[in-house]
Amino acid sequence: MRIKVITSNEGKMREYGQALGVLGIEVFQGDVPYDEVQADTLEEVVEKGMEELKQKEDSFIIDDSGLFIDRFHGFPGVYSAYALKTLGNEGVLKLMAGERRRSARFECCIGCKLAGQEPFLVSAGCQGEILEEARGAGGFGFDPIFSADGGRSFAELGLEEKNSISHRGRAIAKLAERLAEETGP
Ligand code: ITT
Repeated sequence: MRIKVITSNEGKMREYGQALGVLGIEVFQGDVPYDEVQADTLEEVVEKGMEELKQKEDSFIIDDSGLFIDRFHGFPGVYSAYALKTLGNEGVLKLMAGERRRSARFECCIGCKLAGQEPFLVSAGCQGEILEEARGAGGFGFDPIFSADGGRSFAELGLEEKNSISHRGRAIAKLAERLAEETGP
C-alpha cells in the first residue's frame, strides 16, 4: 500500500515514513494547498480540511497537531504553528520562566481518506512537560522544549523512539489498525 501524506512539514513526513514503513506501508509527500481554518479543536481543523481535499484527491492523509500547555489553559493548542513562528521555543521558555507548573501535552489528529471509502479521523495525545531549557538537535518544532518524562527532550530521541511514545506515533498506530480493517488481509 502507498499513501499520500498532505503536509508541508518534513519532520512529520519522516515520522510517517518510519512508523508506517515498518508496517510495509509506503508514504509520499503531497503538496496540495488547503485552507487550515481556525477552529477550536484539532478535529474540527482536520474535518474541514478533509471536506476541501476530498473534492480534489481520492486517497490521502492529513495531520493537525498542537502543544497544549496547562499553565496557559491549553495555549498554544490550535494556534501552535502561529506561536512557533512568532514566539519560537525561546519565547515559550520565557513565558514559562519561574513557573513550577510545567505540565503540557502534545495532541495529534489524523484524517484519512481511502479511494471509494468514507473518511475517518484518529487522535492521540502524549502527556509531558515543558523543560527549563531547549535541548537536542533532532525532531522539529517544539521537540527541544518538551519531554514526556522530564528526562530527555523529544529532540534528543531518535525517530523510532519518539514514535514509540509520541502523540503522532500513537495516532499512527490507531491509523494502522484502521487501515488493516479497511483494506483487509
Ligand atoms: P502541515 O502542513 O502538516 O499543517 P504544520 O507544521 O503547519 O504542517 P501543524 O499545524 O499540525 O503543522 O503543527 C502546529 C505546530 O506544532 C507546528 O509549528 C509544528 O512544527 C508543531 N508540531 C506539530 N507536531 C509536533 C511534534 O511532533 N513535535 C514538535 N512540534 C510539533
